[in-house]
Formats: sequence, structure tokens, C-alpha cells
Amino acid sequence: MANTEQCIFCRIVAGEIPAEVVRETERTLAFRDVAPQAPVHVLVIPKEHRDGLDGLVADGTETAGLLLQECAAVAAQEGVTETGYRVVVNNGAEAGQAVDHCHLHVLAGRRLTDTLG
Ligand code: IU
Repeated sequence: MANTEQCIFCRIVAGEIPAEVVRETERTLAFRDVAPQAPVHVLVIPKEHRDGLDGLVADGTETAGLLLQECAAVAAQEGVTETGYRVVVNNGAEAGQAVDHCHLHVLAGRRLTDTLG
């Protein structure tokens, strides 16, 4: 478990670092990525720190389900449900996870032609 005082996403949740929040629920936060890879690039995170997907699902499926529900809600709010969107989770260093606070990327607004790695 990371030190949540140092965790940048925990600090965003705490309001210590600004972020462009697009949705918030009791247990989740969705905010725009600072380095967007697509016209719509939103990160959806659990407010409670978990290092990655493994830590998240170790608690059971409830929060994981809420996060997926929020990804779909972000897509609807951004108006990309019909055109399509991609949800990506990088888990671990070799998968490209740079921030050790579990997050789901919601990407849309351009044709996402890349393959899965
Ligand atoms: P990754 O899956 O851990 O590689 O994604 C981390 C993302 O977090 C990446 O797209 C960054 O641009 C993004 N990000 C951010 O939105 N705000 C921040 O303060 C930091 C990273 I640090």
C-alpha cells in the first residue's frame, strides 16, 4: 500500500491538488487527465486508496462495479455513448501504470485504432 499522504490522486480526492472534476459520487471521483490522449480522457478512481486493480478487487466486486458504472456515466455525460469509448486499466509497471492509485481511463472523441499493446 502506498503512502496515501504522498499519493497524487489521494491529494486530488482531498482537494489539495486541483483537478477538473466531471463527476463525483460518495465512493468515486472522475476528473480530466492532465495529458489527454484523446478529446475525451477522463480518469475514474475510487476515493479510498488502492494501489491497483488487484487491491481493488480483493475487497470484492462492489467498488469495481461502481467504477465501471461511473465510466459509462462519464461517457454518457460527454456524449460519446453512441460513437464509442474505450475503458483502460493499466495494472503494474510493465503494463504502464505510472500512478499507484487504481484508475480507469475513459477515452473517446477520436477513432481509437491502436491495438491492445
Ligand atoms: P497510468 O495508467 O498510470 O499510466 O495513467 C496515469 C495517468 O494519470 C496519465 O494519463 C497521466 O496523464 C495522468 N495524471 C493526471 O491526470 N494528473 C496527474 O497529476 C498525474 C497524472 I502525476
